[in-house]
Amino acid sequence: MTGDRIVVDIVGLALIGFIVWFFWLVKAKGVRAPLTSGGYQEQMVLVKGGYTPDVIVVERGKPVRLNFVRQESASCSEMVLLPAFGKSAHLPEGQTVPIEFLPAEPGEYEFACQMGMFRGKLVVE
Ligand SMILES: [Cu+2]
Repeated sequence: MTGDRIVVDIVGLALIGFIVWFFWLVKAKGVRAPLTSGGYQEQMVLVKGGYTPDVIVVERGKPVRLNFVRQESASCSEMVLLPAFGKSAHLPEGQTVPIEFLPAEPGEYEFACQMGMFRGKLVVE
């Protein structure tokens, strides 16, 4: 009985730790887009009440592909704009829409919905 309780407590604490790590640390530092076999730095971005992840870290000089998946019907998020790279895309609900570009210069570049309410950041190193 007490043994079970300790296990439940440990699992609970581990879960809290994971949530803190995931939402706080990962969000603060951003997610590094992994290099795929096609030579792209590729990252899936969930569009639902915002962008997840909302900070994406890439290396300069290698092509990037962001795969936006919109899982909501709110009109706010139906477009995504990447003005620094002259890119924009319509995001039909439930479809994966890739946006490709080559980040040549290091820096921080915003992406946002057409109204600028949802915002994300691309960090080029
Ligand atoms: Cu919007």
